[in-house]
Amino acid sequence: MILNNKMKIINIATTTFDDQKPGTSGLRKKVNVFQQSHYLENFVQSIFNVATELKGGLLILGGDGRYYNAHAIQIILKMAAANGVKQVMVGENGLLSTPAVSCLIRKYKAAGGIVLSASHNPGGVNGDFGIKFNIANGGPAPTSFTDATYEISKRLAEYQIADADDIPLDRQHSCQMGEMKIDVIDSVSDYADLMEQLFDFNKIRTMFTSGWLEMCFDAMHAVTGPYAREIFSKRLSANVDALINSIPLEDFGGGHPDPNLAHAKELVSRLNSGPGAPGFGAASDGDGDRNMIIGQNFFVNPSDSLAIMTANAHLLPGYKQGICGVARSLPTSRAVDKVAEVLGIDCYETPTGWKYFGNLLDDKRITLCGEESFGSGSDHIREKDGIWAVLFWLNLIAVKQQSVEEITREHWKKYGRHYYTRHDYEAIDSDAAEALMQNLRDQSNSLAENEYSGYKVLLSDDFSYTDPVDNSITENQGIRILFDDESRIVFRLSGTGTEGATLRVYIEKYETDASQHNLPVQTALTELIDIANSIAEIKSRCNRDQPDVIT
Ligand code: VG1
Ligand code: CO
Repeated sequence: MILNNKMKIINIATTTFDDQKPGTSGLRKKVNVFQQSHYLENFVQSIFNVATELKGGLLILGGDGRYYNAHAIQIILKMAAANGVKQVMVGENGLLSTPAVSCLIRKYKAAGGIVLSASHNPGGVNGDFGIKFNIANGGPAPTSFTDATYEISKRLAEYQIADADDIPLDRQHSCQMGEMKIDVIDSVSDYADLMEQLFDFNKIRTMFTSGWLEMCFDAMHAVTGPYAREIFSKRLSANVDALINSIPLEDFGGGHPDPNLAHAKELVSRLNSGPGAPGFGAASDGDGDRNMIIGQNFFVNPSDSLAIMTANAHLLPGYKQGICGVARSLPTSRAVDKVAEVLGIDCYETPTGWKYFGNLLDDKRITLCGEESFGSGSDHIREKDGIWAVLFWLNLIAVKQQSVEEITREHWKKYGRHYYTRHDYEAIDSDAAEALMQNLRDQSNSLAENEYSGYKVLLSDDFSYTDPVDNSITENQGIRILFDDESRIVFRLSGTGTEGATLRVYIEKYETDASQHNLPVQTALTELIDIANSIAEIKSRCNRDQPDVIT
């Protein structure tokens, strides 16, 4: 036992675990897995052992408010004190959105940040919990880091924790824990100030106060409620009924904090309620990094959203100098590629997960990036950013004086439309899922030239990515099949689920003829959906007739 400024530091013999390998975005498990003795501590100590820069440095700490958030914060504070962290800034009530953590790391030059969230996964006692670490650039830790924590977590002998009292988190204040300073800070203001630098708040405010546009934002009882109140209601004077589900709850009110048409039902019905309905709707996920944008009876596909942002960024104050390049994850539709071609800028294709955009942003190769999974962002931070995307659209609407639907249709007319869908088969048997992927991998090199219902395969492979900045190689990122009419099918397994495996099938078709831009998406893609099923033998191998979720 060591005495540090009258604080006892205790070394506790840990239990090692062999399942603490972070997935696409941090470590996610059922709450009861995290509740096992030493489980959280074993993982957190592994982070401290790898991120040695935290010793003597500043740590940003917060989460999405789900069940176990408050408990985990107290443990992490005590472990930070015992591991020699100099200062921790923690969000009031333990709340910080993922983009806010990224913003704070950069603004205060922190050594890193810990976000407690399982993002879009359900919460509550029987739900999921998660933890992710962000490095000094504000972005998710790279695979080299998460691989190192995983190795340590399997063989750690003990962890260090301070014998100290819990810190009140329900008000802003500063205090000491031994030699470590703790600041409980306003979760919102720094982030809101950054947003004000990027967008024309006066113009957006006038749009609201003149009554030209009403909005509805669904915070899904997750972390963005306080952010939305400060930004949309206070700073932008949006209509009084603009916010729904804006009180963060430990179980998200029993909902699934995933902003899509299936889970944000209340929002969708508000927007589709006929005359008097708001003209703009948006939702965000558990930790505030995703966004869904909708108009009246109109859904903006996230891949289209990235393309539209890229085509119009120069119209907004924060991006008026134009953008230097863009990136999208492999399964994201190629709508943004068409815009990049016209703008004459580079377009990078990366594996799934925000960590792959970090180097491209740091190296100033790209300004905007996005994923089909309702994620978009820019070089203002190193995470995807839900509220930022909403503000981007609001600012664009204020500049163009057009509806969400008009902006999107005009875009399709100019660049062509990428019909796009993702079919998820959730909680399927892991062995069956692995076998399905292996079967695709085995076939992938021999599919070229094959023809399916008139669609000829041009290229087929298992996607592998070489980072152009550090030359690191990431393999087996998904099977992609490209057809000669620019249609594409991508198959991959999710890295964020906590039950069995989830197969994601991504399907897209490019259509330049504007008279063909009005089909229901699933109808436009019927043939390709059938082709995907027959090549991968989904129904028989997964023993499912239908996908569980279609987005
Ligand atoms: C999913 C999405 C991916 C996203 C990741 C984290 O990963 O597909 O695009 O980056 O979630 O988002 P996967 O491996 O399940 O397909 V978040 O908002 O949940 O942190
Ligand atoms: Co998220």
